[in-house]
Amino acid sequence: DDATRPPIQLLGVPVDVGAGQKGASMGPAALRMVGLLETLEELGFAVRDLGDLTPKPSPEGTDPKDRRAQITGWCHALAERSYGMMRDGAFPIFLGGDHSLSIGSVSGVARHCNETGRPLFVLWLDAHGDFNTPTTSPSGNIHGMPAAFLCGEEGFDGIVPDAFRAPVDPTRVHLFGIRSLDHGERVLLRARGVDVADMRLIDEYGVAALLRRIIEKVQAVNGHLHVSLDIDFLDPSFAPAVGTAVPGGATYREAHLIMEMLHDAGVVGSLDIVELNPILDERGKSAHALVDLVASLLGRRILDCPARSL
Ligand code: Z70
Ligand code: MN
Ligand code: MN
Ligand code: MN
Repeated sequence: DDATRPPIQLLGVPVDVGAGQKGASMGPAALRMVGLLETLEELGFAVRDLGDLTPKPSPEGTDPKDRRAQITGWCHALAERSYGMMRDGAFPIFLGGDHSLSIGSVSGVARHCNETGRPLFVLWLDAHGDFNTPTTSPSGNIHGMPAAFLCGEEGFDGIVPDAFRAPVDPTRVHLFGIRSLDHGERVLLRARGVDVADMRLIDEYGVAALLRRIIEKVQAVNGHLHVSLDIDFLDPSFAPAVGTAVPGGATYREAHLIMEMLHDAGVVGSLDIVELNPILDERGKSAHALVDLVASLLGRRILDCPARSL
């Protein structure tokens, strides 16, 4: 098993202009500081830290007040890097940064999946739908839009290079943990057939039953699952380092169970960790929680044997 494990590549993406508040740009440093790399090495992985990405400058210079232009700079650079990491045969972990970075990270993964003929699925662990478009967005914040971009919605021309525009089938995008949606998002999600496990559904059926259906769908076609983990998926009591806390989030244990089930299923091939805002953290609590979740996703377990059935 160990011999077939891909090497892990970490890439910091210190972008925060996609969010309403600054601070997520310090996320990569905080995740490194609480020992992400060392934790993964202890699990037996070869880990390479590629450092932090720098955005691609535009020929005419980028207006610092033009948030769309800033995000375009990041996403152009990131789509190319993400694609390169996949071509290296690595398991990439993108350290955010706000959630707008997934426009770039998933575009690179999607291009690689298209070339290798592997169906791409996305598991979007988040309090929010992130399914606004520039037209529907009430805030204009781009971190509220990346899932819509990935599903091929309009209004994002040029945000990644044309060669990287590879929309994901909306029926292969699974939003999970959702408890805050804008009106326009609700309408679009329904129209496109995106699978949404909201908190109501999670409370009624539990995370295990809902996740198992997603895992089986991916396994049935030998798909690649990209996990995009927004820290606000977790309840703010476990992860306070978020700009706008949305109560009623996943518990520490629910989140770990998800990661452990994903690990045992062997379907995950790439990961975003986004929206950690370290200046709002409490003694590194949120950063530590994220590192522990990544460890579970990559094989840390309580007992030294695989899960058993009843
Ligand atoms: C709202 C918007 C959002 C955080 C994503 C919120 C978006 N739907 N907020 N992540 N923290 O502005 O589009
Ligand atoms: Mn969110
Ligand atoms: Mn998000
Ligand atoms: Mn585990």
